[in-house]
Amino acid sequence: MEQQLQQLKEEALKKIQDASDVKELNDVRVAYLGKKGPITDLLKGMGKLPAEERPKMGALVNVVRETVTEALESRMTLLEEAAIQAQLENESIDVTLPGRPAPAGNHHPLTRVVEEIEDFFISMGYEIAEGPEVEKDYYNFEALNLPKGHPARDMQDSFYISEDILLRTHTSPVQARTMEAKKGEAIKIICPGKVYRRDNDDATHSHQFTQIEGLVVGENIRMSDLKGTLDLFAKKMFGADREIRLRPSFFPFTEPSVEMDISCFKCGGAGCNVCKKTGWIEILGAGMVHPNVLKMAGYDPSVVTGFAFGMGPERIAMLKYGVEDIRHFYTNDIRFISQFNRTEA
Ligand code: 2U9
Repeated sequence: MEQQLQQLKEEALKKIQDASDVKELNDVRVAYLGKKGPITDLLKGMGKLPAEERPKMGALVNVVRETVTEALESRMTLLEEAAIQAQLENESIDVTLPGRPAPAGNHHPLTRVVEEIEDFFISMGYEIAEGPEVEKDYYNFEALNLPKGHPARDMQDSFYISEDILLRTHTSPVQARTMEAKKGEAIKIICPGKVYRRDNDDATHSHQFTQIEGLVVGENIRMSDLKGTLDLFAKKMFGADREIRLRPSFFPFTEPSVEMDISCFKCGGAGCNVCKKTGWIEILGAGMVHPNVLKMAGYDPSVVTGFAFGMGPERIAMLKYGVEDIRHFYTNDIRFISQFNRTEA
């Protein structure tokens, strides 16, 4: 048996030395040290030896097993390191290659216009108020002096979800909700957001568009405050040499109501295609908050007054950027959108 062991050890050590990769070495390990291996068989055969020989033989078997195990482990380490080295060599990265450019995104043109308008009003001390797009009939119409059956409701054909629930047709309900919540306190807010109208889309109308409305309520708020605010807004958005004019108009929620035009930024007033040869471009609507609206919101019109305005950022973006079709803002055509990328750094 001793001779058998010696031969076994020599055989195993040779195979370990000849193993050329981790898989081959593993096979050698299983073949010699595994459950079905010759060393295990020898241990099983120990029972047949005379009792006084067993301890010596057992010790011998253990020595062989340890010698083979050590040889396996040191060969395994060597082969693993060689494998890693080989991998490093054939996966070598040329660190001097230029990096892959990660295309930077850019803000949507509408987002840029909305943020520019928000920045202006924030600089004037306004807060930004938001509200639900799925709105109650009351806040979208009733609270704005548009009672049930009022013809103006048809003007803004709406997406009704139920008898009393609809997609808001303007952001005015946010102002109505704010007045209700402020319970008589002064207000100075702008309300940006998406609005929806049952309209057939065309170059200047979209069933979904954006609005920014503003509301200032407090003691001694006058039409002159409104005019001064709009004048500054026009100069900020369309150039310091802009003039504004206010034309009488009508909205159920403001009295008096006006529409604000700016002097044409393209021809300075001589007349061109942008201003349709009038020298003026309509930008927004505004007015003094109607007393009924103040009353319905719990404000006393003999104590406080207010002004409000409403504009469509799509219209402003179309004017600023010369966009001819409002639908470009929503079709996500990369050829359109990528024209508004920041100038390449
Ligand atoms: C409250 C009181 C008054 C908001 C106003 C306008 C005039 C207006 C249109 C401009 C183009 C909407 O985007 S548009 O289609 N809006 O002309 N909006 S005054 O007046 C309010 C709002 C809320 C409680």
